Amino acid sequence: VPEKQPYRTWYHFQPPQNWMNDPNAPMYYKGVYHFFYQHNPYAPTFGEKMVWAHSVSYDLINWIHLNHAIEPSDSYDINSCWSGSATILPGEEEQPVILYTGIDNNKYQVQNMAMPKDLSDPFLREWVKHPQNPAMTPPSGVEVNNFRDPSTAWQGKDGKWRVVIGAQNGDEGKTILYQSEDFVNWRVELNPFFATDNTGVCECPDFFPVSINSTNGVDASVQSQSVRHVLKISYLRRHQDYYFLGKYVYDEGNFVPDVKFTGTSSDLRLDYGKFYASKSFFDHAKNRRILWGWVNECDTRQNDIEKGWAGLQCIPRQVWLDESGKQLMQWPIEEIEKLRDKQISILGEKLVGGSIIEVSGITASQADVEVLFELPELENVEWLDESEVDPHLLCSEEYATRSGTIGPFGLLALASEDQTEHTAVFFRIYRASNRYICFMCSDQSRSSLRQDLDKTTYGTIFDIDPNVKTISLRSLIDRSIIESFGEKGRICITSRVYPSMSIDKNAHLYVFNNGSQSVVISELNAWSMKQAEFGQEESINKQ
Ligand code: DQQ
Repeated sequence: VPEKQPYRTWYHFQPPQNWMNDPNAPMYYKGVYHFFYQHNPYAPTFGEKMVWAHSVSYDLINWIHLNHAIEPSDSYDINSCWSGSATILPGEEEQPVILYTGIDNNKYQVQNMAMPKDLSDPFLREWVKHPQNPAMTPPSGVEVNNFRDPSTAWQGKDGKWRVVIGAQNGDEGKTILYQSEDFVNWRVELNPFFATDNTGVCECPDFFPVSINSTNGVDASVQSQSVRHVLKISYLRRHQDYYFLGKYVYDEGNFVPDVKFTGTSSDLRLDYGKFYASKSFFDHAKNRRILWGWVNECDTRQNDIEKGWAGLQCIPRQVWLDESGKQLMQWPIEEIEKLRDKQISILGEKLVGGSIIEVSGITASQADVEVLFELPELENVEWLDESEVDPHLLCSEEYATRSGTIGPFGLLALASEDQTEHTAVFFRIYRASNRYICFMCSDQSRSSLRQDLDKTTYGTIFDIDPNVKTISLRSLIDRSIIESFGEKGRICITSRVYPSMSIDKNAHLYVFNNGSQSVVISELNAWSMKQAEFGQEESINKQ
């Protein structure tokens, strides 16, 4: 009997029904994690009256869905409540404030404020809008319909608050800095905080410090010798999240990236797959910075309507600065391991060229897999002139089935028993001028026999140290999503797939090697994943 909802996830966040996009205002307040999201409560498609839906959790895994926190109601947001962020104001009693974008009665984009009605309600169920809204209206040099997505605010040494807003002027994308002494009256700074030519609008800017010598996170306002700054921008034209490491020049009120945006595959991205409008927050309960990201469907609009829902969130990821200082690292939050159930392990097994082995005994449709591969000597590997290669194109060239010297090797996830359906997540090693590079790819081209899907393949290349003889891969598989983490979180690739056969008990998991040289599975651990709890508050109270 075919399942009615084979693509609904077991442990990835999704609303009970209808459309979800951006994560909004994630925060931790008095022992509770809050998560808001862009939601169309009326249909599984993006809507004309977007609201802020609200869910709460004690562990970021099991969630209680509450009533909507912010809905269109006034002239300054009557046509939608779009994305924004939370800032927790210090004081005798800390107080969260949300800044969000309203689409006003003229269809202008303006920034508004909302506060919890009752700070003693542990779930902060009700939110009230500030009487002085709108707090910011489009300044000169900014298009009135491209001025949105306030970041979390931070406080400077002078005690003033600062926030950045995404914007556009012609082809230029920018983030605009505002300052305030009281968090109510905001003044625009004339010079942009950061701008890029030929990119179009900057959406959902996220600006935060990262520690130089620690994986711990820090609060948005921290400025010291021991941090660097990250500016993340979601470029609408590409539908991709880029980030810049750089210097926050406090006195000038701007951000200077170490490396400029090039528009090529050398720009830094949080995830090379389906992933957009991400937002992070500082979790002071565990001293870490956590990142959420919206993972959209790759199915048709008509199918979204038939399923009755669209949109997922990634598993929240801890993010920190790599030791090299040159990139961020990301790893699924440790709480997800609570859902690990039955475990299967493989130790020290050789995968000769052209071989494939099944990881059997777990529920392959909902699994967490970690594998460490031991590499052969790299000397004889093929040459790749990476200056001429677009990893994205490379990946699309029937890659998983091609045979190389070292690789492709990796996982076949959500595979049918005969493997006609599968998503290959794999590595292949090349030699480039004076270095070795690894190509990581998530190949959806054979993920389903269904024809009406977007099966774009995703890939990227990164340097590897020839003295390190292993490479690791972790994939979180959850019915229609595969989130993969290469090299302990150095590279992330998220994909959406809709198998027609590899559903539920008919899904299989394999490890494969299509390279001519053997690789060794030094260690593989795979777990069936339990279902997370997603409940409406009323039903949970009744239990
Ligand atoms: N989604 C929101 C906007 C934002 C865009 C509207 C990014 O505020 O710019 O739902 O996905």
